[in-house]
Amino acid sequence: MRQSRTLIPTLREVPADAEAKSHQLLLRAGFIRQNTSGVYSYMPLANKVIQKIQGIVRQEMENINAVEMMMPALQQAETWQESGRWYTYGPELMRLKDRHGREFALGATHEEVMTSIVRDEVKSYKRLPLTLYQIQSKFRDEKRPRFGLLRGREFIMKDAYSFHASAESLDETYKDMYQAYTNVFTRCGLNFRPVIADSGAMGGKDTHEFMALADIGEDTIAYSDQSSYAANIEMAEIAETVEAQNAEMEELQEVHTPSVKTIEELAAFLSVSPSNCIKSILLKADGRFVLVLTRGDHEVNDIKVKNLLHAETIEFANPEEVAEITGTEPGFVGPVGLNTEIEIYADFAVKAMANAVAGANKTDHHYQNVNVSRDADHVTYADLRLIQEGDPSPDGKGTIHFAKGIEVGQVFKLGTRYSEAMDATYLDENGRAKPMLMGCYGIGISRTLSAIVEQHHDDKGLIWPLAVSPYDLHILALNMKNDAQVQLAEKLYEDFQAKGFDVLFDDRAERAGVKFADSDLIGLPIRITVGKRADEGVVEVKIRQNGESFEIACDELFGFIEEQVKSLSSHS
Ligand code: 9G3
Repeated sequence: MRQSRTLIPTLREVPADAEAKSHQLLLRAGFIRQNTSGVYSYMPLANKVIQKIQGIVRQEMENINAVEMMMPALQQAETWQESGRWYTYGPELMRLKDRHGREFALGATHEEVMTSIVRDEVKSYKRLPLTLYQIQSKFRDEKRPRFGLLRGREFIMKDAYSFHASAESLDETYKDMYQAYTNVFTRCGLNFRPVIADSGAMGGKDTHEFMALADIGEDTIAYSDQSSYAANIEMAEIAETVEAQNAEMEELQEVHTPSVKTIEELAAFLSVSPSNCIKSILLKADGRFVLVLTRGDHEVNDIKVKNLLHAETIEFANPEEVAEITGTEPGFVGPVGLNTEIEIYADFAVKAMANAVAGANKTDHHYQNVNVSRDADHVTYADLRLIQEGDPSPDGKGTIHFAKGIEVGQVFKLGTRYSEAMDATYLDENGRAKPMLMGCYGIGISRTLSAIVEQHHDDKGLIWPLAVSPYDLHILALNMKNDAQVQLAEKLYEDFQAKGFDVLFDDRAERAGVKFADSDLIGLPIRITVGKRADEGVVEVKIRQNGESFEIACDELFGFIEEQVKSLSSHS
């Protein structure tokens, strides 16, 4: 491609509202342009990267007999009403009406559509297992779109769905997908970790997320420093067994604590440690209020509460709901003397607390010497807290550390969550109708592009791994008025294209400095500069990744480039 004919609107300055490095660089290097909040255009260079990533995904899907198709983004409400999700999803699901007033959703995901297709077309166990996938735009009305393509309202996903007549068959496909994802992210040049993840509303059993390590990542990974254990912080179990304390129970005592609301303030005010205070959080799970207790120095893990209650949605109660249920405001809520039959769930660590401090369900008042086993009823104990750095690893090996990650892929075992809700059955060998077992598997294609940029850049710009680079080579002619340079550059451009290379030729009438700066910014892996020594038949080759540059005679150039490509392909 001639640079004078394409569209690569590079910018000198960093766009003000772009916080993430990848967002800044993709804007500056002319890869993306924002249309509106969370909605982007993929300019020609980003489009080439998207095509490369999709090419890798298609190869890996082909290898495990997943078949590509294309489902509609326009999904009739009836399909989502059958699964029930029409009613459980809120404003994140983008809905619209057609000219007849019929309701639709813009595809946020395709479990319903996929299940309705397979339900109609597959009847016998002989047709299973079946794995179908598509690559297309998804729509989710994120409350806070940010970081460019990392959290958009329209994004590109590869989503696959598998159908099975047995758990063993589902397990086999799950493992195939897990390996295929490992191959995809490795070939894309990503530093990633598969982590145990929350099955959440997907109602599945096994679930893994593939996390690209990056400080900008919104997910926190808890990983062991001495084993391969890694989990999304929301799912990391707590390993320690809690020994119940046998301290003497003292008399419950109400204490005036004017405007003392946070655990830190409370601990300071009463000169106790946060670990001797009880944190009481009112949560709403599928509309049902529950009080969750954790030790003062721990954090409640709302996803664990959601899974314990098999809820589809979970959220913190708002101050009005807290006042209505407990008679006081957040900060003075506690498990003692709650005036309603509200269920109380306590993290295991609370069991070992004796004579603790807790809210008195009375504004500006707390209780001292709270012993939950004596002073509260309807209490269920469970693992409900967030794991912390320094906790022992749940697999018993090593200590937990945290890292931030960008979720670029996820694999789920769905079981029969959708096939039962939508009556997608097959006839088994005895002619009996059974609901199909399902799995679903997603890769965030556009998110992967941003994750690659987060991990591959320097202060001059992007550094594309060869396998996903918009072009393999960047040929620069420094002075388009110099015949020797133009003729040599044109010849190299033709020759390398003839040999199957993807070449971007900077034939613009721009100063050398501009061409070099743009070339470093765009970040193609290998640059061939045709400059002053063109009449000697010598060009400069520069490797973007390590900055090495070489003066090479044209008759050795092809062999040299071949070597460079080989070494870039091997270790990237
Ligand atoms: C929605 C909206 C947002 C959503 C979903 C549904 C996430 C939703 C989970 C998944 C699970 C898998 C197939 C590919 C792999 C991931 N956000 N999820 O179901 F209506 Cl608005 O998408 N789907």
